[in-house]
Amino acid sequence: MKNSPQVAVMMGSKSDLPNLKRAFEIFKDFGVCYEARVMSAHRTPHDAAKFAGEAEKNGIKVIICAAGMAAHLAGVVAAHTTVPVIGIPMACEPFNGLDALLAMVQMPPGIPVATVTAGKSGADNAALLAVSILALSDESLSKKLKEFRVKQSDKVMAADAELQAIIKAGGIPQ
Ligand code: RP5
Repeated sequence: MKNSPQVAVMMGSKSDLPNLKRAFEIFKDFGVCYEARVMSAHRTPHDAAKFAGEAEKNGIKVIICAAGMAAHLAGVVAAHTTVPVIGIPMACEPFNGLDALLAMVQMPPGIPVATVTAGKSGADNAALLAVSILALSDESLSKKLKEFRVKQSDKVMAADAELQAIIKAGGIPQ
């Protein structure tokens, strides 16, 4: 594992943290060094902009931004850096993440944010996408990612085989 963080995970509020657990687990499994910060585009706008502006010189290769409601964090961060930014919309009341999804995904041409699905599954995919980006220049990470995919396929095939066996035996799949 590289000792200095290559990925920065930013969240708009500590209330987003429980939804990001899978991302941290994935980074641990892949041996990716990350840092995690609570910073808000609205509540701490100067800190968020400063962090984004300094990310590249600090060795950060990918920034993940999780935010809910009027979710401007990923867009504001992307405006202050050319490091790839991945956005995870967080589901909050009363619109359950659709508001954050549209705010993140609808970036104007010129400042991209790679927006993944909302909530916990978004944390999975944001982390895996970050790993894919890092794997472009890290052979051992690329190998681990390919092994991960094989294991994932194996699980699906095992589940299918189990289902077929139940049906063949005249059982009721449930
Ligand atoms: C966003 O507002 C945060 O990312 C969070 O998802 C949402 C609600 O924040 P809290 O009121 O829970 O701090 O900026």
